[in-house]
Amino acid sequence: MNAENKMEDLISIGELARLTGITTHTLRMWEKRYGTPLSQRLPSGHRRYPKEDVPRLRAISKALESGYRASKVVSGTLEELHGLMGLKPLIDSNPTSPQELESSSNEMLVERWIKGIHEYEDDCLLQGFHEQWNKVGPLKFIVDCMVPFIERVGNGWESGELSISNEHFATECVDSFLTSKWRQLNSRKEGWSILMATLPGETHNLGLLMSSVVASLSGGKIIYLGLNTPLEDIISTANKNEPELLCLSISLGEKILDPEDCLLKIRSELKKEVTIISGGKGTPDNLPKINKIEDFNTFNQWLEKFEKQLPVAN
Ligand code: B12
Repeated sequence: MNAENKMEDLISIGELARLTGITTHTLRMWEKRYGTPLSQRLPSGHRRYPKEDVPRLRAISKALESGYRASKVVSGTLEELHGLMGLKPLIDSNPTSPQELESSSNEMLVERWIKGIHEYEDDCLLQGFHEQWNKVGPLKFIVDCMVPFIERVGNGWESGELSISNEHFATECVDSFLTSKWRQLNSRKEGWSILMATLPGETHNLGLLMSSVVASLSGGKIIYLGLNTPLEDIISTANKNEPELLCLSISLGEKILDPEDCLLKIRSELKKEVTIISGGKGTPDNLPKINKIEDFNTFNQWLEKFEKQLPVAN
């Protein structure tokens, strides 16, 4: 939500439900799961939404009536939803398909952010992240914008276009943005838990931060250990806190221990009830009882299924 929304432009959850035909329970659940529609809280704790959310939510309501799944449409923009429903996108003035339009506009966005890195414009970069997050929702932000951006930074560094200080500057901006977002999504959660960690010697934490954002869209409460955690501590924290899920992110960067040995040791010392997921290009293939997941759409779908089969808390 735009911080500059004036009070008279905000409406209550009841009014939003009335105007869109979506129940208040569903609106709250979507906010928790998908981060959208994002409410602003009054000091009393009541939710307020910008009036401008109404057309998009009406389009979502129509898409659901037509048989689309919530996970596919809730984060969509108004233009995408219109495209999906066979209506001409409002801003489409040339014959390119909506998918082509979207990917070329994402590329332009990434190049704008790269310019922000060249010029060390952190305000502009963070503002750009916020705007895009609010526009497309957390999952699409990660999959369509943040992953290509990080890859582009890596390529820029490799080709010599970006200096090491450019890369560090970009990493710090991404780190602080993603940290604030997953913590916000994760607040006031109770129930089942997810332990997020990296192996000893890991110096890359952006994969873990992105997976924390996606994991925060589920009902699971995150325990975040971050970079370079000794194996014994990952194991003892898991055994003490009994999370339902342990998620690891293993980058291509050099490690002090072999990732395969680490994963096998962790697996052998955790209770079988703890499911282990590992992502990142450094994750070895085909290890017994270790689920390797490479992309965040798959991770999100996997979490939806995983959550459904958990025993319901009393
Ligand atoms: C940002 C970055 C850095 C930052 C990291 C800061 C930070 N806090 O993370 C800094 C500047 C510190 C850095 C340092 C170094 N880096 Co670096 N870095 C990168 C860069 C650009 C992104 C890395 C990253 O975050 N990857 C993580 C994610 C985004 O990528 P991924 O592993 O492919 O994972 C994908 C999925 O699997 C999924 N995923 C990831 N985790 C998880 C977890 C779960 C649960 C799930 C479901 C999914 C998932 O997300 C990704 C999306 O597609 C990469 C280039 C690149 N394209 O990856 C180089 C890269 C990883 N770095 C590299 C190198 C060489 C280094 C240095 C050694 C450089 C140096 N000479 O000092 C040092 C490392 C020092 C050390 N001791 O390890 C190399 C590694 C090559 C190799 N095989 O060894 C790379 C590949 C660059 C290159 N092309 O050469 N780096």
